[in-house]
Amino acid sequence: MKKLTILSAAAVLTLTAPVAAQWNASRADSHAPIGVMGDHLHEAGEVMLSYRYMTMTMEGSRIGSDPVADADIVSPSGEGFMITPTRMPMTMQMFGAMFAPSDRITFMAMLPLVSSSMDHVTRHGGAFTTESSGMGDIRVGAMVGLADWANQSLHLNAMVGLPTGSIEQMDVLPISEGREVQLPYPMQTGSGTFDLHPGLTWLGQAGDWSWGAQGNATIRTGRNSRDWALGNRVQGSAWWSRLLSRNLSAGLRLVATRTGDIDGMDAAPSVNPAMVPTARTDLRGGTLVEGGFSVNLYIPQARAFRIAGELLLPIAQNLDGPQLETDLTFVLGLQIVPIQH
Ligand SMILES: [Cu+2]
Repeated sequence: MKKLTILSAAAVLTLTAPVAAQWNASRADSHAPIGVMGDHLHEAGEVMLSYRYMTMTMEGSRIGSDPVADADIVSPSGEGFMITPTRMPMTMQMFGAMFAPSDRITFMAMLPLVSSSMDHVTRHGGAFTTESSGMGDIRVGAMVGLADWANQSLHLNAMVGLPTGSIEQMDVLPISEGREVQLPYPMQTGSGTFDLHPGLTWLGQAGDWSWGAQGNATIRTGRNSRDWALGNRVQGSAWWSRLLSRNLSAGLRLVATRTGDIDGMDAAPSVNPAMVPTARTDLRGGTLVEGGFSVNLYIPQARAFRIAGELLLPIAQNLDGPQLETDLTFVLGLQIVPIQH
């Protein structure tokens, strides 16, 4: 018992070791790399507005962790599909607002606008591109402080995804005789389901360094009106940042994301699982591990203005494929606090 008391006293001392280190919210690195959502709480009465611009490029396919040539996917002696996607660039703009009624709770809302295009080749050497754009799924919810030590904190992320995005995006296919028809799952801008986004976030600062970790999940509740649901998702992320000067920090991040396959299926004839891998509900899942490089710039004099960028590169991916691999993701973000504490 005595031993335990000494041990826990030692643990408390270790956790609070840099005695002078009080959590400082006015540092460039007091916000996580910009690709992390829901990383920080605000002080009572504060309002923050944010804008993010994200681009993601996917090119070439994999089965498991092995690359597979487009020619093999459409070859009768290979994977046997008639069509395969070769490349998919995607951009997302995200508008966010945060409001803290107390030091403990920060409410948050995020509105995404999504735009995608997908290039394809066919078995007979044809090529075509489909496009879609529109509103994605709005997220609303709160972050709730659970604990804080001198230089560390833990909070709960409790967000809900609303089915505001479209699951009826259409475009012309070579086989559709000029008519617009239902596009496969990855070209839809929404999930069509109410989704739960629970998470836990841990933050710490010591000297010129800071760190954080976040675990989060996306849980679909039931199927959408077209009788399918995107796969559930779990994600773990950890980051380390260093202050380079008073208002500038640079960081590294490691992110692992596991996505499940689709439940149910779209009954539209154009979403034909024998034609193209993107119409196969069992070829949407996989695991992606990415490394991130980030920079945060903070200008406290200009209404706590922040500008930040993060570049994410894949380290490993294991996909239920053939499925397009992720090549590069870039996030640029602006944040401003018009109503300060
Ligand atoms: Cu904020």
